[in-house]
Amino acid sequence: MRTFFSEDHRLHFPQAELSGGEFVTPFERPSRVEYVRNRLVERGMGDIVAPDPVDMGPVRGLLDQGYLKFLETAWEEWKAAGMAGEIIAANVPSRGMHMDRIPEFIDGKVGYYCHASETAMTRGTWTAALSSMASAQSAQRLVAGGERAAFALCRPPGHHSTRDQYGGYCFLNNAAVVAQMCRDGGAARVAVLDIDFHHGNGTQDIFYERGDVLFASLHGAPEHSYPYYIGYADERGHGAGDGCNLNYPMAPGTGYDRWAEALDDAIANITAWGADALVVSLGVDAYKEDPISFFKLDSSDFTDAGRRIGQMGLPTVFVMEGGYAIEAVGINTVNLLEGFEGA
Ligand code: SP5
Ligand code: ZN
Repeated sequence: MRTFFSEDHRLHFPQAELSGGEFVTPFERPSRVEYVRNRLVERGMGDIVAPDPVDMGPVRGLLDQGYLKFLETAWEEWKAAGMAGEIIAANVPSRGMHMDRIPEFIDGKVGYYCHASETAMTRGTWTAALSSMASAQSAQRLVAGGERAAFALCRPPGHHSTRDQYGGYCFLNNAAVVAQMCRDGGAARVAVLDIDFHHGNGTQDIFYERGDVLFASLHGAPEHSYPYYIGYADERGHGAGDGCNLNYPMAPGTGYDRWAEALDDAIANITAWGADALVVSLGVDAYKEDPISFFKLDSSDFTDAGRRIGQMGLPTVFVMEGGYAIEAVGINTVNLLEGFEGA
């Protein structure tokens, strides 16, 4: 399987993440994807190539114009306002306030366009986010051209970002744009299977009222885990999208037996629905030693999960999301891809 990967991910490396009331070195750090790349080479997974330049057409078509402009100019505005540090949202609109009036001052704009203040932005964040999107788009084009599958080694990740909000280490929703590009390329029905430990709130939100993209997510129950306020099983989609959103929240301590049951159910639903193409939001933070998650998957479980996904027989674009147990991120990601190829 071919991998698309851009070195420009390194331009996004904030010093600070707000975690437990302290500023810590962000869990979402550059070395994560370096470990994945090294493991791909070690296992002879296939060539690793730089993506073509990002195509903003599909990005503008799906996401909010004001949000994209904000991401592009936020750093300059932040610095021009005399802010000394990295961009961190300190004020967000909340119950009883206006949710739809956009402040002019950058500090207010940051809060308007952010849903989780753990995530900082820096000078290179926008360039890195675009390079991540470029990898996702190149992988999509390869599969649209007839390849069975391709892997976008994206960083920063994307599945928590909505049409107009960043957070959860995500700025641009790579998987959602890939799904839309599959639709535009002729796939009548596209499924997004999100196996990252965290609920893919951004992807759910973008497609919630659409009947042409099915979203299925396996994740830590929102009662106990970020993003907390979304990801319940009774969120099934709305309007034309009724029934096209499938959430599988699971309790702390969930192991592979239960997780694989949820995976099989998601796969059965995607198959029954008649998907023509599959996008996998590939996070490996369900791993037992992940520092911010609470599932108990072993490295070998990722191989088995890949095999089950491969047995669907669909054209598949893999898009990297989370996973923070640094060295194991490489092992678990490549295990899943190997399982897929061996299916
Ligand atoms: C893409 C992705 O996986 N995003 C995850 C965002 C998680 N945000 C909340 C992180 C909370 C970290 N606090 C951990 C304390 C560990 N002792
Ligand atoms: Zn995650």
